[in-house]
This record gives sequence, structure tokens and C-alpha cells, in this order.
Amino acid sequence: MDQAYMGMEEISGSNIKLRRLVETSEDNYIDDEVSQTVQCETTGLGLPVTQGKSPGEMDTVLLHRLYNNLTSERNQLLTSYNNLTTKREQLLTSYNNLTTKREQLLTSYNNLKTEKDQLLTSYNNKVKERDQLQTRFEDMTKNRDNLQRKLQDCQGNWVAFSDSLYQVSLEKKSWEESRQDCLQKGAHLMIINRREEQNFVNQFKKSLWIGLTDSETDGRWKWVDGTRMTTSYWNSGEPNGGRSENCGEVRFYDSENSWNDAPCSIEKFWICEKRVSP
Ligand code: 2F8
Ligand code: CA
Repeated sequence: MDQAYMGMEEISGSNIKLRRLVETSEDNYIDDEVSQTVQCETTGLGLPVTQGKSPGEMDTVLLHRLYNNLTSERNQLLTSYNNLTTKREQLLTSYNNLTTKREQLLTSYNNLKTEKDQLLTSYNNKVKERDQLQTRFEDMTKNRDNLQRKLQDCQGNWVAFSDSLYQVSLEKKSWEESRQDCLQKGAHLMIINRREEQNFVNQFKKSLWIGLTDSETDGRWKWVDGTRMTTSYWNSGEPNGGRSENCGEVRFYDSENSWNDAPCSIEKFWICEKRVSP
């Protein structure tokens, strides 16, 4: 065996020529030194017969054996190298395919991201639009309800003037019954605060109960909402009824100062007023 190792060292140190087999463009990736595959000429030598050989012949036999072993080993390495090269090329192709795929996916991802941003913007705009429509719808609903109320009021012979609706009764009642009738209608006997209202009520050319009374304290006239009468339109000489005439009416409608005080129990036409929210 010692001889055999010595022989190996000698052989590995000898000038055995390696011939390059593959020099195609496919080898571009491979380091030049490594890419050289070698081919060994197989000799086909079998096991040598050692009996009866001289030492020189023994050396030759051992050298042949070593040469064959090394050749076999080298061929196995070459096969392994070629397999690894093929494998590496396959992996490189696979890597390139994956790189292409990754770039495609990246492009697709960026497109989807852009699309998502556009959809988000569109969604936000739609939300704003919906809220605006909702507000508009609520405004229109309120408006419709107001118009409906006004229509109903018109159908009940209510007359619009300034910020109020007015209804003149078709029958006669006492002042208190008249007051109750207005309350049932969500209204009250007319309260006159402004000259325009005073002129307006005179236009009906009718004697009408209004929401004025001094029933609590004689001479202390108050409106039905509890406020003190400050501006008055008494006809000349009125009020003159003392304790017997405690309710106010519009009577002398041809004059701007058309008010009279009269007994509250007398049945007269009356006028209700309903405020309309602006
Ligand atoms: O002339 C005014 C006077 O007219 C009537 O009396 C005659 C009224 N009475 C009734 O309406 C019951 C008074 O209140 C009024 O002052
Ligand atoms: Ca009077």
C-alpha cells in the first residue's frame, strides 16, 4: 500500500494533459478554470497478474492499477460536475423566470395599488355626494311638510299675512268659546302688535273678537299670550264698558282705530292667528 500511495503521488504530479471538452456560449457563466471538463482515455486495463513478476513489472502493474482508479475517480467527478452544471443552468433559468414573474407581479401590484387609490377617492367623493344629497333630502322634506301644512291651512280658509296665518270664523261664539276654538286649531285669538296687522284685520270688514281682555284687572288690558297691551287702536271713546265690557273686538273697521270693548258673553265672529315658523 505504501508503494501504491507513492505511485499515486507520482502520477498526480505527472504531466497528464487535460483536454477541454465544452467551449460553447452556454459556458459563459462558468469560471474558466472550473469550466474545463476533461476526458480521459480509458485504457480498458483489467487487474494485473502479479505472481512471477519482477519488481519493475510489479511497479508497472501497480501504476496501471492506480492510473485506472484515478481515471475512474476523475470520470465520476466529471459526471458529477457536468450534472451540477446542468442543474445550475436549470436553476439559472428558473431564477430568470422567477425574476420575470416577480417583475410582472410588481407591475400588477402597482397597477392594483393605483386602482385601489382611485377607487378610494371615488368612494370618498360618493360619500360626500351622499351626505350632500341626504342634507338636501332632509331640507326638501322639511320644505314639503311646511308646504303641506300651508296647503291644509289654506284649505281651512286660513289666510297668510306676514309670518302668520289667519282664519275668520264662519259662526259666532262668546269670547271664551272663540278662544277655545282657536286653541283647538293650534292657534290663538288674534294678537295685534303692529300697525300692518291692525290694517290687515280691518280689511275683513267684520266685527271680530280679538285676543284682548281686562277680565283679571279692570282697565289692565292683556293679550291672550299673557303680554301687556302696549300699542292700542281703540276707537274714539273706547274702552268705555268698565266691569261689564271686558273683552276686545274689532268693530269700527272703517277707521284705523277700530277697537271696542264689549261684554265677553256676547256671541260674535272671531279671528284666529297661527304663527308660521320662518
Ligand atoms: O257706541 C259704542 C258702543 O256701542 C255699543 O253700545 C251701544 C257697544 N255695546 C255692545 O256692543 C254690546 C259698546 O261697547 C260701544 O262702546
Ligand atoms: Ca265699548
